[in-house]
Amino acid sequence: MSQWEYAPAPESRDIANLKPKYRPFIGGEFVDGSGDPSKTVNPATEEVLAEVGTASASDVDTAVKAARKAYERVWGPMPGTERAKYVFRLARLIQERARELAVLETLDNGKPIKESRDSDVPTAAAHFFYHAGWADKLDYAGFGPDPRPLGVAGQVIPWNFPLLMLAWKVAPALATGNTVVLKPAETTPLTALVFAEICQQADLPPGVVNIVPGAGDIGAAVVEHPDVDKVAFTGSTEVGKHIQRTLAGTRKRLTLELGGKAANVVFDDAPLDQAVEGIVNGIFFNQGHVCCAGSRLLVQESIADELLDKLRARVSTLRLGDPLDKNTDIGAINSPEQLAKIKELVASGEQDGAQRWTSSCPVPEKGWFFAPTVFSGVEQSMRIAREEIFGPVLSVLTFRTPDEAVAKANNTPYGLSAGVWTEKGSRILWMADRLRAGVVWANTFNRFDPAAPFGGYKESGFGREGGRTGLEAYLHVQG
Ligand code: TAP
Repeated sequence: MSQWEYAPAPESRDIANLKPKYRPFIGGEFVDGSGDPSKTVNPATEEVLAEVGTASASDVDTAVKAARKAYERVWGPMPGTERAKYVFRLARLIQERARELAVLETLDNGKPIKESRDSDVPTAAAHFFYHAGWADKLDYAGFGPDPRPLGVAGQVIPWNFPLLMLAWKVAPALATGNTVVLKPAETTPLTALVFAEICQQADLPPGVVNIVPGAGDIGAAVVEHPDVDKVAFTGSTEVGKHIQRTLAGTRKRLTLELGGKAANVVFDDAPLDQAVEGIVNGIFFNQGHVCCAGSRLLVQESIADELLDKLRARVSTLRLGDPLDKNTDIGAINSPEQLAKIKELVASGEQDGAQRWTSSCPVPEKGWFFAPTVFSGVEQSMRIAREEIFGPVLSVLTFRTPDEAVAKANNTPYGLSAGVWTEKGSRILWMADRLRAGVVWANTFNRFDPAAPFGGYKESGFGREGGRTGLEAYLHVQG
């Protein structure tokens, strides 16, 4: 297929205001952490972006103490009408610094600037706006009169949506009167540390938000700290299971947002061109580093060849490369470890006999990239149909009847999301009733709204984030 030529349109990296060194944020101050400093790297160029001071277990203890003090003396007793003003201010400041945050996110994570600019940062601000609105209305949220906060929330987030995952965690915690100790992912700490600056700018009382950069052991120190009342974790199912085992028998409340292997189901009456756009968005958005990615395409057998032809033609037009270029569709893979994991699973798909098609788009020599790939002829027993690849790789399976579609869609240990493409409203409802997934999108995919609760079934975790339901995870409610 002929492709438009695009002149380079790079966003300026100066907008990110990169500093040579970033430090943990504890008790309202940036402090020298006593962990070993790490370096955060631009995955698109492999250059070091900045040094990051990390926290040690004793810094985590200091952060939890600061959060406890702020909870008891200031934030917990503060009327909701006052808390709302702070949360609103955080939202406004994220908006004001949106370009800086977007460029910084793209540099640190590798995602295309058009995604960090148009999706991650505005949605993060939207979460703060939405929750600011709840802070003074909790008595009327249906949780009984005067629902109380839990206390100190320990929160651990992954690298795929660094600022957005922070917003999903911090906004509801603050709106409900809890204080926070948050550990960002080791490879993407920068926007969380700029958010710490925003907390200072908003005059947020010291200790209400604490950010402790570090690796998995610091996440474990946050989760296991005896004075943490609530743990919120987003990440892999493996680590989620470990955390659940560790917290079993303690008084701590827990929510887990884990992995996924979502089915995107296309029936023969679906508008195919629209479905192709949804399939592309479902698996190639954010390089496929999306827990709810539509990584398993289930297509009705009678239209499989036609749909696959259209899909390959469309995927051939995706532009891969410099994430700061405004025309880039697919950016860099966040780390060499993640790239190795993608390659290993793709090799297993080939060995198992699935047919691989990979876009012939140019791939930069420097940096960690993987060209968009579609596997057809995939069987349910293959690893590429069962395991989360967390990369730009789609596995295509076919079905003949709606019952078979449901059976195949649900044949996974996960249950985070699903998509249904059909022109029949009754079939959408029939499918939504049967799909064991926290979110079912109809004739669209990857739509997020702070008012809509998000979360999983089965090994995708439990608890909901967003909406009125998401508030409950941060409150003592009357049963
Ligand atoms: P993980 O390895 O699970 O890491 C997630 C976070 O936990 C990171 O901050 C990590 O620190 C930390 N961590 C590692 N070991 C820990 C431990 N023993 N105790 C406490 N914290 C620990 O996942 P990942 O590879 O970064 O992220 C990808 C996974 O997250 C995928 O499986 C994806 O599906 C899932 N995910 C799910 C969702 C939702 S909403 N369900 C959203 C995004 C991602 P380090 O950074 O140092 O490793």
